[in-house]
Amino acid sequence: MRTQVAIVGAGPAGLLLAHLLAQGGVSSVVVETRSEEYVAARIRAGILEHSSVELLESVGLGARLRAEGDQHRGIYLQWPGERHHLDFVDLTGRSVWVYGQTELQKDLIAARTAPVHYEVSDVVLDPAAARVAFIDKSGHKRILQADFIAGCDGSFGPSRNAVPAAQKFEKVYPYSWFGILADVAPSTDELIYAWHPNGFALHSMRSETVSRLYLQVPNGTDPASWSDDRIWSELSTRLGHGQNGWKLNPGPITDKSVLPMRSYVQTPMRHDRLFLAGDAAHIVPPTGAKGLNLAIADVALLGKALIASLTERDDTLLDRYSGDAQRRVWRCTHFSWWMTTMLHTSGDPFEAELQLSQLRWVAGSRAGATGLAENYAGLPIGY
Ligand code: RFL
Ligand code: PHB
Repeated sequence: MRTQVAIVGAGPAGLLLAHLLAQGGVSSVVVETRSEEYVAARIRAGILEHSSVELLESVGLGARLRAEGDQHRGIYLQWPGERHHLDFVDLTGRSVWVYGQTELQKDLIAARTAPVHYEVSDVVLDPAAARVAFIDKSGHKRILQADFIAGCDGSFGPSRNAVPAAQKFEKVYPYSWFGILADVAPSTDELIYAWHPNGFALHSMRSETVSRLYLQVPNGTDPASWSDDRIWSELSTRLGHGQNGWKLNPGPITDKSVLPMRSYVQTPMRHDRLFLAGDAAHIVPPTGAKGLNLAIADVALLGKALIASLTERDDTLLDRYSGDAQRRVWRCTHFSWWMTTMLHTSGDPFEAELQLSQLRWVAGSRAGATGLAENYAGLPIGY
């Protein structure tokens, strides 16, 4: 098989890249180890930042997002006894959208802009030859010969290890997120990020009838060890049920999962004809809602660079890709680390006082609030 760009991984990075390339007149073929049904149903991130929405709309992927997504002006920050609204639109002129990654993934699959080989195995990359070998769904060995390979295969795929002598930065946090999906109307109009002595809690949502909530839990927590009653009771405590008349409405829990938290950055994001994008190159803890948005920002840069190289024989952007992408990667790595360490409790009373002081400053000072808003609503693509 011959194509211009071989894309490894059909997550949001891989499928959006295929879409951007097709719009620029560049052909691609995607290979994916999982089934189409699996990738379309995976539950992950929930927030799209301003520039992600602008990009998706500009390439014809905004219709369902506009119709079914929910535009939010900001978030609530809270700690016991206090809840503060940060209005990003007022502070920065930018907003965010609640639109599940699952929905975006479905939109990307429905757009069908490039052939995707699902359920492949034994994927082997040759970055110098721009060749990808794999076994297809029917058990046949296939070779995909391209001009470039885009490694969009997340944190467990082979692409990141195909970059020799890469520098790797990693931080593992001493806690995880216990996430639930519940068939109940959200008890809030915008997301609540809550600091509490028992640990962090987040009230997010997927739609008018589906809520998404998270609790900070120790690493290694087994979701089956928490009863539904215990989950709702702990969420009520941490989110302040009863404070100033606010109520958390419980409902049937349809999904439970535990997500470990780490920060990881690998550089450079290129080796020979292989380019990394999204989780293949970096992981952020979910507290800043940046993982999906960073993947989108990477492929916005990479798509443009590949199109310039393949249609105009201009490699300037490709040669700059890794450096340009890393600038935003480190900004989001810092922001996610900052949000995480400000909101998760460690049991150290000194740290707790510093966190509360920081929260009061962020919520009470326009300068503090603007810093959070600018990073959360997202810097322009190309930052
Ligand atoms: P993805 O979405 O992981 O897609 C990579 C794709 O590559 C496939 N793959 C292979 N394909 C071919 N050959 C191989 N050898 C392959 N090995 C793997 C995988 O099956 C997959 O389909 O990476 P991408 O596209 O870079 O997108 C990044 C985002 O998905 C990610 O940053 C966020 O979802 C992170 N994340 C979250 N971010 C948030 O902001 N908020 C969240 O609540 C949140 N929850 C999550 C998450 C990531 C999770 N993972 C990866 C463990 C929850 C989970 C469970
Ligand atoms: C989510 O809705 O899944 C979500 C929202 C905000 C975050 C992380 C996850 O910071």
